[in-house]
Amino acid sequence: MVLDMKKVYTCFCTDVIHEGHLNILREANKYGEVTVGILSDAAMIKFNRFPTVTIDERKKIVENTGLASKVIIQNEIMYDQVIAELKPDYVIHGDNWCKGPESAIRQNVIDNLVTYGGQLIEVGYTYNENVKKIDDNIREKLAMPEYRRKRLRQLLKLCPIVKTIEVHSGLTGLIAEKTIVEHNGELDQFDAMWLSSLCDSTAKGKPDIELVDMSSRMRTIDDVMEVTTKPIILDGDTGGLIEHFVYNVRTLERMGVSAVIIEDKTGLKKNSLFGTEVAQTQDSIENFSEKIRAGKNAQRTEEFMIIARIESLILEKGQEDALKRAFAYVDAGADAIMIHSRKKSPDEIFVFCDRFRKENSDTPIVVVPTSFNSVTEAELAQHGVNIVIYANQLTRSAFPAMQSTAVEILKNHRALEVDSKLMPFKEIITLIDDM
Ligand code: SPV
Ligand code: MG
Repeated sequence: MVLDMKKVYTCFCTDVIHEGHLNILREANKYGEVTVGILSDAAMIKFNRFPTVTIDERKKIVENTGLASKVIIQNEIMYDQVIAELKPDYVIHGDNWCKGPESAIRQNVIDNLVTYGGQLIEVGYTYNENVKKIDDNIREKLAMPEYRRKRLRQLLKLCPIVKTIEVHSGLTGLIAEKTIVEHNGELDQFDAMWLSSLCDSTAKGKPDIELVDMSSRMRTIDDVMEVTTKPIILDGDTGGLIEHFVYNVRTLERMGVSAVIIEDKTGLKKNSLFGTEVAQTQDSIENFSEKIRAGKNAQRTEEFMIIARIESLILEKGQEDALKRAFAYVDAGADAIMIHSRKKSPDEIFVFCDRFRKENSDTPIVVVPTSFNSVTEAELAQHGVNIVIYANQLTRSAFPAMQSTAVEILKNHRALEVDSKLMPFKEIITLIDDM
């Protein structure tokens, strides 16, 4: 190294090196000795897409360009640590981060550089037909069953808690897929999607009693899959008859669904949020364990997950019953357990999780904080919860908004009065990407 050579830093989170990246690297080399940071998987998934190759491969493709003196891993989205350690004279980046949530990263870099006189260099972002095609190919790959199916297990290793949002259509799928938020200097997005029986039924104007049959549910899954890449957890209700469940497991696997959650109820299932206000029957431990075993025997990949949902707290059968069932279902092969509650406070969920975790440190725990909604993801993670599902909030926000629009139009005999509350029609016609 020439002693007075300037230090240049740039960070990549790409799976493929294309002409745009080469352009940045060549430009960077004009300013001095180039260190390239590869953004860790855990950081990348907070605002970007899921990587299709391992971090070692991502590192290697940059090393193979011969345009980096050093390739390191950058563990955080924000540059504070890496800039403090490297003190680069220049940070170089494509100018595509000037708009949208990524502009928070840009601001963070500027704030760090200004403390010692470092400089930011922005290179025109290359976005031609070729680059678009590469981007589209990666997206399409991520949507393929063999990539999507295993994603939930990958996320369980990467995330402190897998944040999952309800979807029931292509449109809600797009919201789950594309919503990225910048808040308090952090970027975040949802990790996975929950295909709720309540919301899938509600969208069809039907009650949540397993009336919307599996063929229809699969149609919804397909609509969501068409426009998304994130993993899907299906609310499988009771799983139905064991003889039917085994067929459905194979179909879901083949489609690329990552997990099905089945609940230990039998007969005419009603939504759990009714609790004991309606008659509901819990399945026997033996029968439900048999269903889990049969499902696990039927599946053909290592990746698909069957998650056992315990209804004991909903049906006021107590902690002992819930825990006994949890351990029995894990013994029967359940890949994770979901514990549900309709109490306002998360206390009974915490008690369950703490007691379960004392004896079982690694089977993932799933919770659905609809009624105990004051609980934070961090608190849940502290009690050993691995997946949080926001199970119905998109549906519950859309319904009052649509109803109030209908009321306003009826009252005014025109649509002018509601217009300011609506998405501009220019936006709705460009909301959906062209192929
Ligand atoms: C659903 O979303 O359909 C669920 C969760 O099963 S709950 O509505 O809370 O039962
Ligand atoms: Mg349900």
